[in-house]
Amino acid sequence: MKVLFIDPPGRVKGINLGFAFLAAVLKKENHEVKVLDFNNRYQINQELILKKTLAEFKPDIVGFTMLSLSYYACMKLIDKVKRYHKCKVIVGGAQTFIEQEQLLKDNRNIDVVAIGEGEETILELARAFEHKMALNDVKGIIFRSSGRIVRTEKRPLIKDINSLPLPDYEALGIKHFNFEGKHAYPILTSRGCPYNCNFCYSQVLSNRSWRARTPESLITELKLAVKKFDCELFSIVDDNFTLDIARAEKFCNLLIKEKLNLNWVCMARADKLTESLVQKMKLSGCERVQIGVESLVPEIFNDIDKGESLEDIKNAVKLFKKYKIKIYSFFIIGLPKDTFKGVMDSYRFSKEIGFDFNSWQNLMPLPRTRVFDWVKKHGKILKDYKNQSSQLFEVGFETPEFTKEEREKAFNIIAIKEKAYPFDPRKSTFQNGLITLKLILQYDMFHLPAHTYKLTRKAFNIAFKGKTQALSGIEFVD
Ligand code: B12
Ligand code: SF4
Repeated sequence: MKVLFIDPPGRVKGINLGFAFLAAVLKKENHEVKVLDFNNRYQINQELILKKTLAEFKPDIVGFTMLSLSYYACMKLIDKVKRYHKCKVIVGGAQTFIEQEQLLKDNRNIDVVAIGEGEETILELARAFEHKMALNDVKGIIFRSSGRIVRTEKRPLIKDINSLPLPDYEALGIKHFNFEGKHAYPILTSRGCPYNCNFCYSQVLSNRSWRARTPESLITELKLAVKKFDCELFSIVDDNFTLDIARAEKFCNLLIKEKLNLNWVCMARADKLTESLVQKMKLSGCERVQIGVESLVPEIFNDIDKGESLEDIKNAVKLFKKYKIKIYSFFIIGLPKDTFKGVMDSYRFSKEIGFDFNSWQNLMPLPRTRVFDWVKKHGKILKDYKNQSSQLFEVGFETPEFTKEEREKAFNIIAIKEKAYPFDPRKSTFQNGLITLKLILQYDMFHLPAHTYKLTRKAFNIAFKGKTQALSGIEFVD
């Protein structure tokens, strides 16, 4: 079977790892796979490329990843695919857990909705379509049969993720991961997370389970990444890399033993750290760790139910600083009970703790999370959740104690002070520049020379390297 995967354009650039795993299992069974990455390659003429690919590749199956924020873009592309080409359209990805049957009701061009991990599902679907078999035995799908919508048995999570082939990034058309050493090779060392943070969607995907790959298989993948993609830096994209400290430490030991000489970055929980692990991380090339803090206001922090304390976070920062590993943080603006004052206090405290960089994002309440139910009850929704953004100066909801205007102001002040200039891909570079300049004059005039320097460098990158490379750092084959 010929399978074409399409990643719809979204607001945040990055590699679709899911497709790399799906491509690997399909290719292992001799199916042909192609991927159209419209998320990272948004400046190309997508309509033209789509038509050309459908006409030349003639896929039997076209598969889409649908995240909440790529819902509308995905729906449009599905209609185009069916307009230009006769094939089966399958939709997978995080948003299917929310939509379920509704997707089939809303769009007659969708043939199958695949809920959950897709490696086994896509193989079984490809076999079923190839041999014109009924789909009833394929777990984890919803499809139409004789005018009725049929739902099959739930697809269980894959027990042993080590049984999967290594992800195939060549199928995604990627040439280099080391564009000026900036873009990291993404590696998934485990799946899922057992914690219960009130804003997080991971529980929906993994049912609070955690499954890990062996350190040995990770080393095999990284050796190949060096050979195939010249990679110099890798990024662990797990929800919870450090849950099993012994495994994490063994991985670091192997990196040292095998002399891979790669730098790496990861996300980690502050409570799951030991001095011995942090030391090994440094010795094995870890240069930066990102931890989720969300808020430094105790009342708000405790409500998240992170399963760790503010003390854990402060201790983790000290430990990483001791071993000269850069420490980045993630903060959320607008969690339950938050106020403008709360955010600005949290920002001030973050400076005292001494993170090397802070990333601040607006809360995006997603259905099936506790914050979504809280917002529905206590707040006023201003924007369809599928159309919101954590990054731009746009706000999806407000509460009586924290208005839309205050939320925008808090976001803008922090974005400018942190020099994390918001970039709206829907606007031109010139328009983005003007907005940023206005915000600098409004909120951080004192540091105008430093802003001018940073912005000039950014503009230079965009002008000379093209938007895609400047923003995502990914280089493609063609
Ligand atoms: C890496 C990552 C990214 C990358 C790549 C995203 C991508 N397209 O995969 C980038 C940086 C682009 C990204 C961006 C964002 N992300 Co993100 N991201 C992740 C992260 C950490 C890992 C994803 C991953 O690689 N998983 C491992 C692979 C193997 O799983 P997978 O991608 O889900 O694919 C499997 C199945 O879903 C299924 N599948 C997927 N597609 C298809 C298609 C077919 C046909 C089939 C059959 C099956 C199938 O099979 C795959 C293999 O098992 C997840 C967290 C998580 N636990 O998943 C968040 C996550 C997916 N991101 C999330 C969010 C909210 C965002 C942002 C909105 C963040 C922001 N600050 O704005 C943006 C929006 C992206 C956009 N398009 O605009 C949410 C999604 C929630 C939702 N309901 O949509 C998650 C779940 C985080 C969370 N805990 O809340 N993200
Ligand atoms: S620890 Fe991270 S991945 Fe796990 S539930 Fe909390 S935010 Fe989600």
